[in-house]
Amino acid sequence: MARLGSISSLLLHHATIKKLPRVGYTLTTKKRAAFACVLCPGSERVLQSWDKYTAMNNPDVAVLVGSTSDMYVAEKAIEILEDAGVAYDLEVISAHREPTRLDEYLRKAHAKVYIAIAGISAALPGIIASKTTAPVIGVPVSTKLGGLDALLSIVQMPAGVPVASVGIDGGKNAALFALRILRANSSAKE
Ligand code: C2R
Repeated sequence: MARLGSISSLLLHHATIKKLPRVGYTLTTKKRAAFACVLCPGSERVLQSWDKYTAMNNPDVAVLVGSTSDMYVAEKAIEILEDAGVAYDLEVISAHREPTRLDEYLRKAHAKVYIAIAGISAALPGIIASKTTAPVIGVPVSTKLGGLDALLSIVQMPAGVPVASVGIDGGKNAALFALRILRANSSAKE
């Protein structure tokens, strides 16, 4: 009976977790599910406080998107990061539209790698690279002109402000590349 109870609360909490918005979360879904199971019932509130505390707190990878309309590209990256069990933060912040908010975010984030996803005049990766020494991977989005405008904006950075670029809508490769950077960092420290 006790086991049945814990299984049903596990399912209930798994459903609750899935309903929570993912933006701003640092824990991976798998870790969140495990955490919720230990704490249920009432774990949702604890999780939200935990999220407030950990969001923007030294994630391995920060995934920033210029608009919610770019989320389909971010999803491809997130899937890879979650499978790898990497702590990530996902935020929608436009360098053009919200420069102050981006500044505040970068002051606190201290991510090891940034993935910046943006379409049209994609300033976001370049602005991030100008404000951090961490590696920045730009992902051009095919919002207009098949993404060529964003691709050129990302790769044509002035000397001294390096941004790596993957292909148009290449969220998956951006995450795989971020994992390689993390791996190279950790083996360099060993
Ligand atoms: P909306 O759909 O919100 O109008 O955005 C976004 O990445 C998106 O592809 C249209 C497109 O504008 C891009 N955008 C940027 C930046 N902010 C928004 N490139 C930026 O700061 O670089």
